[in-house]
Amino acid sequence: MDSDLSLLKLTSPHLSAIIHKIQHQERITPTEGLFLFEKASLAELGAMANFIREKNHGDTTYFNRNFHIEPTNVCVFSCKFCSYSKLYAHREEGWELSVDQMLEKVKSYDGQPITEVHIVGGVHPKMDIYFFETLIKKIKTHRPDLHIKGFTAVELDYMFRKAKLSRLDGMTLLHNAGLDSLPGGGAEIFDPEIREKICADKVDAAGWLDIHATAHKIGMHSNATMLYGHLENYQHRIDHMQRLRNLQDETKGFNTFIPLKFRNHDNELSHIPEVSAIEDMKTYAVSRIFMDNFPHIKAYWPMLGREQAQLTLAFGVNDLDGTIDDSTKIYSMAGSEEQNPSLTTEELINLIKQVGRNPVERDTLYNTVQAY
Ligand code: V47
Ligand code: SF4
Repeated sequence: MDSDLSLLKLTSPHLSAIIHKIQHQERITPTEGLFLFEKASLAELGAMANFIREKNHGDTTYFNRNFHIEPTNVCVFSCKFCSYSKLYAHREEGWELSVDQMLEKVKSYDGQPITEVHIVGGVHPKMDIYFFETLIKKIKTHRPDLHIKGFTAVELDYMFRKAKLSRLDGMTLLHNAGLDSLPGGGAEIFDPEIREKICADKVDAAGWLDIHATAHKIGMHSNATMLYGHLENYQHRIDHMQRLRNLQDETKGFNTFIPLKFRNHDNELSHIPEVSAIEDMKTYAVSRIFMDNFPHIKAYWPMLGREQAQLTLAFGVNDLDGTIDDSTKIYSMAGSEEQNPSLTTEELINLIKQVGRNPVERDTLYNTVQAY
């Protein structure tokens, strides 16, 4: 595919200043980002986002071979959008895996060419930093080549505070044990008023950003997410992206930005209708245009479903995450189309090829493992 924005400049004069910036790889301002959300059509956004996507990555669409471990869904927090967690008082309704049970899960992938394990779950008051240090060390001893991407800033903030460790000391302890990078969860929406309404009690924006900055400082990479489609407006989305863009200017430690669509099944925000596919595509496209210093934009297919994930590849997305087995419950419990999110590598490759893109298996840090 090849795209050129000259024609768009003629047909969309109201966008000509922004198109000029995109053509010259210049950054757009928050006001321009807001203007795109409010005034640009879906076709215009798609053309601009796709231009950037193809300039940076051509048709390459990354995926990786990973699996998830969710140690527990017991959580001291009670985010209103969460369909997954159980309070400690009701822990018998949830699950709590021991180190050995999680190690058994790792062992069940022995001999398979998996490059990453993604560990994320609820914030359990009894699973402390030393519990996870032991887990990480055991995984690394068993399989040193496996990249461990684990723990949201929310989980880490709690672990560090409970152990009375500074963020730097806590992060260093886990990194030395074998934690390689951080996933992007827990960011939600940084705006304090919205955050207060949807997840009042967990780490705030400054804390989330500082934990990622600390990881970057000791050479770890991380991802960033944005939960959209609940109480926030476009201004809040732009503010969220702006804060991430600023930190990335300083540290260059983020790999990927992942917009996450709010799903409304069985949680305290169930009265809020889910946003449309059009809104999803707009959000991916504006993300690609606004986040000029983020190398990759990822669509998490278990949340969107397979067909919508394919569609995102025309709206700035160049990564579809991984082949994930059916233990990923955070979305299936929130109402995702994908009740047992699992794709074979062959299926994922076919999804990408069906929409005219080139599948490339990557490792967590976007080194090519194999092109198909
Ligand atoms: O922080 C929770 C979100 C996140 C709902 O870094 C919900 O590679 C929608 O961050 N509707 C955790 N979203 C998952 C996550 C993630 C996923 C895949 C890849 C990576 C990565 C990170 O899930 C939470 C929250 O924002 N979430 N409940 C819900 N009802
Ligand atoms: Fe706990 Fe995470 Fe659910 Fe919030 S989103 S209640 S921190 S499991």
